[in-house]
Order: sequence, then C-alpha cells, then structure tokens
Amino acid sequence: MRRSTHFAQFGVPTVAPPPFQPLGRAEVVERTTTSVRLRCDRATVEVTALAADLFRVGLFGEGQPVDYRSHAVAKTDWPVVHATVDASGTSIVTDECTARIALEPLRIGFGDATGRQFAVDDQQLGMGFAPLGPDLLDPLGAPARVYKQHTRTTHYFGCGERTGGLEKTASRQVFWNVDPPSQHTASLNNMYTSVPFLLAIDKGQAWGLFVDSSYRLEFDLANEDPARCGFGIDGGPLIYYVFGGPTPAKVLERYTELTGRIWLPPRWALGYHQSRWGYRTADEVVELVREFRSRDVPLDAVYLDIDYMDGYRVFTWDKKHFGDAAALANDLRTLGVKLVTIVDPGVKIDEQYEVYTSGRDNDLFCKTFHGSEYRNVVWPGMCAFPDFTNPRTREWWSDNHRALIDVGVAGIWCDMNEPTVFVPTPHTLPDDVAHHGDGEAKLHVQVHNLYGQLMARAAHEGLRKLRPDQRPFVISRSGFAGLQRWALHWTGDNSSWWEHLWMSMPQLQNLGLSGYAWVGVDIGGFSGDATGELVTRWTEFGIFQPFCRNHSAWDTRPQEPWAFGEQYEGLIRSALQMRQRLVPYLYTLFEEASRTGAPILRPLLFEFPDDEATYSADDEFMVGDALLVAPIARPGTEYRHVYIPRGTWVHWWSGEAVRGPAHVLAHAPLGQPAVYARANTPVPLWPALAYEGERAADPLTWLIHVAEAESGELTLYEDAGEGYAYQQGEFARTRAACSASGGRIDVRLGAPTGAYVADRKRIELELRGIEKPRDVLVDGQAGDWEHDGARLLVRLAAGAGHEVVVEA
Ligand code: MIG
Repeated sequence: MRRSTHFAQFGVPTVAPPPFQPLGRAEVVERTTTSVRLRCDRATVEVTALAADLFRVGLFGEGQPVDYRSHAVAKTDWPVVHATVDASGTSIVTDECTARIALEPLRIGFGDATGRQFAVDDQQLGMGFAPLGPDLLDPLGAPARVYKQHTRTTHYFGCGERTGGLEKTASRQVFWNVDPPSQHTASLNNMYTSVPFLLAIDKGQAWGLFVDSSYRLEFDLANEDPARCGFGIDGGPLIYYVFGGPTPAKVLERYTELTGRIWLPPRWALGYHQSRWGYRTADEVVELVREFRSRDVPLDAVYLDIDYMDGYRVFTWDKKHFGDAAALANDLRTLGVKLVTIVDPGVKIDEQYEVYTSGRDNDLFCKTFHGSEYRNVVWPGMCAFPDFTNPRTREWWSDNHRALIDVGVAGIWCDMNEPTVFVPTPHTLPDDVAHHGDGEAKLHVQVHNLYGQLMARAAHEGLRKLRPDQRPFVISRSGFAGLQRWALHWTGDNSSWWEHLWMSMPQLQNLGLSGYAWVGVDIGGFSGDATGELVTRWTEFGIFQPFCRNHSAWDTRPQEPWAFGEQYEGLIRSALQMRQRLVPYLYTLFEEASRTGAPILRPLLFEFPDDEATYSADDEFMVGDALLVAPIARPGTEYRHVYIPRGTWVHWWSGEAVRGPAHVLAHAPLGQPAVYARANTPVPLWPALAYEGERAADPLTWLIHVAEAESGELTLYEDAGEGYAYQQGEFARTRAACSASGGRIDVRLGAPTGAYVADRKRIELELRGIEKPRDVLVDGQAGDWEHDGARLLVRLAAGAGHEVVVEA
C-alpha cells in the first residue's frame, strides 16, 4: 500500500502520478455565526473561526464524515467567538482576522485588518485531491493537498525535529516517524517525532499553519515551485488550522492552547541527569551516584536502560543484577537522586509472562490484516505490540507501570515507540497492521504517527494514577503534535560529533517553535567515542537545554563527567554547578511555558521577528528573554562570531556591554562559554552549594549585569517544586526590576505575592559591572554590602520587598 510521494523531488517517477485535481466551483450550503460549509465536486469544505486569530479548515472527500476528532488536539470546546459571516458566505470576519472564501473556483485565504495576507490558496491549484488512478483501490481515500501562495518575503520555521538549519524555506518536509540510522545528517528528513506545524514570518509578522492528520504528511515549502507551498496528506480528511499571530509568541500561545502545553515538572527534573546504556547492576548504579557525590558533581537523576529488565521483558526486573530494586531506589533516595527506567513497547511473547498473557487475553495487541497477533522482533526476541489507540490498552499499560512505581522509580523513559521493529531490518510496523482501537478499526498507516504519543500518554496517565501526589516525569523519543502535554522529548541517537553539537542548536530551537518546550539532546552524543573537549563544550551548551542529560551507547567510550581526566572534570563540574545555580530562572521559564507555550530555549527570532539577521542565527539562542548563549561547536576553537540583537547585552565573564544590533567576536575559552545577559535584567539564582539533591536553597541571589542602558525586569515563579498544592494557590511570584542611569542604580524587589512561602531567610543582590559605590541604601537606610572587583553584594532579608539605591 506504499503511496506515491506527493511532491516530485528526486528524479522522474516511472509511472506518471495522476494529476492533482483542484476543487472547482463551490456553493455555500450552511452558515453559522462563525462558520461556512461548502459543497463542491463531491467534497465538503468547512471554514470555522475558533478564536479571533484562529481558523480551522476541513476538506472531507466522498464518504468522509465531517469529524474533527484528533489525538493531537487538546482543546475542542472553544467558546463561540465574536465573528461576522457575510450573507454570501464568502467571508468570516473576527475582531482580529478575516477568512476570505472565493467560490469559483473554491479558494480560501486569510488576512487581518492591517491588510496583511497569509495562508492564501494558490489561485491555480488551491485545495484538492491527487487521485490514485484506476488500478489502485485504496481504503484511505485519495491523498489530499492544499497549495498556498508563497511570497518572497516569507520565511518558514518550525516543522518539529529536523537535522538541518533553522530556516525551512525552500525545503521539503516529510512527517513520518522513523528510527533513523544513527548518522543523523542533513540527508535525513523525517525522524522520530512529527510535528506538522509551521511558523511563518513575513516582514516581521508571524502566522502559523498546523495540519492535523496522523497519516503520512508532506510540506513543500516553496521547494518544487518558488511561488507555492504545498501541504499534502496520504489520505483521510484534510484538516488544517491557521494562526494569525502577528507575533511568534502569539502564534505559539494559540497553537499550544490547541494542542496542549507542557505540565509543570517536578523541580528535580531541571537538574543534571546521567545515563548510559547500560549500567548493568544495582551496585554499579549506586557506586556511580556515590562517585558524583564524592566528586561534588551535581546530579539529580540516573537512568536505567534496557539491562535492568528480565530478558528485556517490560515491567520486570532482572533478578540477578537488580534483585532488590526497592533497595536501589531507596539508596538513591538517601543520596538525593531519582531513578528513571526505560520502557519499550514490544512485549515478549512468553506464556509465563503476565504482561504478555494479560495483553493477549484482553485482546490489546495489534493484529495482522488477517486478524492474528502481529509479531516482530525487538530486544526481547519475538514480541507483540500494544494497540495504544485502544483506551483499554492504555489503561492496562498505565497499570503495568506499578511494577516500577511501587519500588520507587520516579520517571519513565519511552523508547522505540515509533515503533521500531528489527526484522527484516530496523523499520516500523507494516502499513496494513490493524489497530482495533476504540471500536473503529484503523490500519497502521492511518495512525502510525500517533503510536509513540499514545504510549507516552499511557505512561503519563499511569504516573498520575499510581502516584497522584507527585508530578509525572515521562521522556519520549517518538510523538506527534501535542506530545508536549504527555512527555518531554529527546532527540534519540545522535553521535559524539562536533557536527551534532552544532546540529542540536537549530534542532532544539525548531522543536521549541513547534510546541515542544521541554526538550534536550544527549549531551556528549550517544553513538561513537567522545573526547574530553567535546563533552566539555557539549556540557557548556547542555546546561542551557531544558532537559540536561548525558547519555551514551554501551560500545562507546564512557562519558561521565570525570571520564576524561581532572582538567575536563573541573570544567564540566563548573558548568553543571552553573546549571544548578540557574534552576530558579529555569523553573520560572518552565512555568511560563506551561502557561503560554513559549519555548524555554528559544531562537532569537522568537523575540526579534522583525530582525531578519536573527533568521540565520542557527547556532546561538536565548534562554528565556534574559540570556543569550552562543556555544562553541568546533574543536580547538576559542573565538566565535555572535550576533547580538538590539538592546544592551553584557558578556557574562568579562562584564563588557555590547549594544546591539551588532556582530561581535566572542572569546570563549573552555570554561567560559559565550553567554550574554540582558543588561539590568535581574536573574534569580541558587547559591553554589555542595550538592545533595534538589531543594529550595537559601539564599536566593538576584544577579544583575548593570549597564547604562534600558531598564530590565523579571518575575520569579516559585512553589514547592513537587506536588499539586500550587494549583490551590501555593505559589509565589516576585517581581524584580532594575534601572541604571546617571551613576544611580535603582533596584526594586517586590514582596513575594501568593500563598507559597519559600523556606529562606536571606536574599542577595549581586550587581556586576560597577565601581565601588559611595553609598548603598536599602529601604532608605544604610545597607549591608561589600564590594570587590567590579562586583557589589548587598545582603537583604527574605520575605519582604526592598528598594535598593546604589550611588556611584
Ligand atoms: O535499539 O535501549 O535511543 O537512548 O540507549 C536501541 C537502548 C535502543 C535507543 C535509544 C537509546 C537507548 C537504546 N535504544
């Protein structure tokens, strides 16, 4: 049933694909206050305004019901938006945007009150079907496409997980989850997870487009034809959403309202995580963690790869090497470290194994087209594969996590969930495997891209149910749009190459622009042998990833922080201590992401969409809006170009202020990654303490890089870091602001607002970049302060607001 490729690219197909048939004349058959339904060429088309800046378009071919149900979409109950549909049914006008519908032929486009137009159908091709031809009888219906006009001023980003650079203009993007060969190079297209979401920027104004289909998809972004973009699916109805923006933040906020946002993680999840395939015995794991403590390298979580299981049977423990898992979890708890275990979808076929027999007896596995159990080989040998589209399967899978949770496992790592099978070579389930799902049987080809997402969902729901007082921790390799509400995503089997350190930067930025705010790549690289310099540079970058984990394959050189000798160990320790200090800032960004969908690690263009120089800033990024990071991604290199966007930015180590926009050459020797702080913006930090596990630390430091420049501010978010009391108001927000001019610095620290009271007595204000002052007044009185070098430290009492005035 393998389908033809939508957009010609490589060579000429041997059989000419049937021509695309655009829709012809349409007639309005129904109008509501927010929608228009049209009928044309035996197809039904519906255009609906869901919010002032959000429209949905559905194309339903012959025999396809008008049905928008989707595993990607989190929100379906949109309140009726204020809109006007004109009498002819050719426009839907909301308070912010307009959908225009031409009837002869049917063409749809969007715009706003400023005259800006976006996502406008190509006049010649528009929307339609690519019929399969008389010799192909296909249960999926004809592939559908929509062609939009491309204007030369438009730039494309997003598209989820990719190997290439930040900008996607003139590219072709395939969405079909695979376990790609470990050499992730630019020649790869689709990878483990699929997010058919596009962020477009045209003359500084953003809009977005999301195609909601679990079939194989393709985007042609002005590749085949420089005047057009095409969005195609292999079958089923074509449903797409258009976001009016006009800022990237607003597009992302709406897109993540539609598909969901990350949940607030347990705070320990923001720490450093160590993994390796594989730590082979419980003793080895405890030894490893002790080593972290004795070397004073921060660590919050350790991972067990497939070797902890009994013959790779999921939800079991190997009796010989992990005989007392509860004792292991307990030892780690004493050391302040969480345990995360891998879970694969393949269930070993074994009559003595309850997970298998209960799944089989309850009819929860995928079937062949002819109705027998579908089987293939993965790590455990011959396996059956849970049909996660079935809610009963997900519940059963959730419950199975008890074997891990009951002994004290804190988090679940979902791997191989594209899904990947080994025979005849690594690939995925055949197209015609049957998913009986929730009553409506589907072929694998129809739900393929959802498999990993639904597995992660089952893990997430299992943690919620089995451990209701704690926040879930789930990491998943595969997913679809909306995965962010069930799991964080890591990018799979990268390699210990400098090129992959570089690639991680655009990769994570595009994931962030695609709704995945909580992401990370394996620090140090998974495959191949790393070097001390590579792991050090990668850690200097990795501490700014939302998910900060070092992981490597069994057949590679170990890459724990001390694996390369004392010199590198010291540098890696310092970097990880910096990560530890940044936790209050990062936690604030996680809370923002959970509320607005804003990426934590974000491209410069997210903040400066009108500055086209940011579109090619692939290998630098922002963390929140206060930090700019430009990692070194070449060996033996200490200098690199950094683009500094507008505003004043202060080099973290030298204190030198740079006024952007500017191109600068940063000096970044090992141990001093090129980090710039937004001038006068207070950044909340924990103290650099010997690390004994995650906790709210005393004192809290507000670090400000002071410069004669625009003023800055930031609002810290804090709560208990675990549990759900924050949903009852047990959180606190503290606003801090700083201005500096004419030799006078004013810092205002608000009193914390909200019911959460941090267990802390002291606050420190650390101002960098100033001479010894004449006077420091705290709330009008002489303050408690000291000065050395270019650094002023002011000691304050916690719990109240303060006004600090520094006079030069
Ligand atoms: O076939 O569990 O991406 O992180 O260490 C390889 C072993 C299976 C792939 C994951 C990797 C993990 C490895 N897994």
